[in-house]
Amino acid sequence: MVGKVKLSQIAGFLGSGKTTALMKIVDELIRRGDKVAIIVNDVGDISVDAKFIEAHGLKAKEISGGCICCQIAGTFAETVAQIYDVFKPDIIIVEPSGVAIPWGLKRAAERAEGKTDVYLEHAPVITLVDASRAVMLERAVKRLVETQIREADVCFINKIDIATKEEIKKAEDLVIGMNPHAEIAYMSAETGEGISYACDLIEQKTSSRYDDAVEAERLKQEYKEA
Ligand SMILES: Nc1nc2c(ncn2[C@@H]2O[C@H](COP(=O)(O)OP(=O)(O)O)[C@@H](O)[C@H]2O)c(=O)[nH]1
Ligand SMILES: [Mg+2]
Repeated sequence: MVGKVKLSQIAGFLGSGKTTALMKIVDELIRRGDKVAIIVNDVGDISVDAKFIEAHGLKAKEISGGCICCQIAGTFAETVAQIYDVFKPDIIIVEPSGVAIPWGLKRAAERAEGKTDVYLEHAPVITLVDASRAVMLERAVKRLVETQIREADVCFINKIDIATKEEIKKAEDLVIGMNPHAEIAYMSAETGEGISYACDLIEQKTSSRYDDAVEAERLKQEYKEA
């Protein structure tokens, strides 16, 4: 029997608040009764008070209420397949590195389907935009930030607790300019504002699967712009 798992990715540049948001999101999802696994690809990025367990060469640790955090061992697809086989989570939340491309992560994750009996469903791609650094980031790493924003289903303007109204407005303009289709939402991963909405999205909404034709079009578009 082919089971199903939902894969949720929290994209965003380094320092945008991914880890902070992810931990709050996971807490809330567990409170809601979901069985959640986490994949982070920065070693030592998450500090959860839990005992390491080793299963199938996978480094995983378990925290209260059925959450598993693991550091990538082997290919991403293998990791997803192993996590599915061992823990059968409802939701796998991924914090990709700050330079990962959402579409590429979908493709990599779907390869897990060839490794075990699982069907991958994507939650909306959430991209965090650090309101207090949006303009600076746009200048410094435009292509990368643009890709993460363009491939997002929902962009959360994060750090609204410290950003000025002007900074938030500038971050909104940045998002709209790069991806007029993205929904814009607001978050303070620090205070917890917006976390509940992020959880609703992850539980209830989906995002398209990786598609070669779309990818070809995307690359064509990117080269045209370059
Ligand atoms: N004031 C404030 N700080 C935040 C917020 N979210 C994250 N931070 C801080 O921003 C820094 C980077 O956050 P982190 O979650 O590690 O970002 P990551 O690199 O995207 O995983 C840390 O010092 C966080 O405490 C927020 O909503 N408000
Ligand atoms: Mg992080």
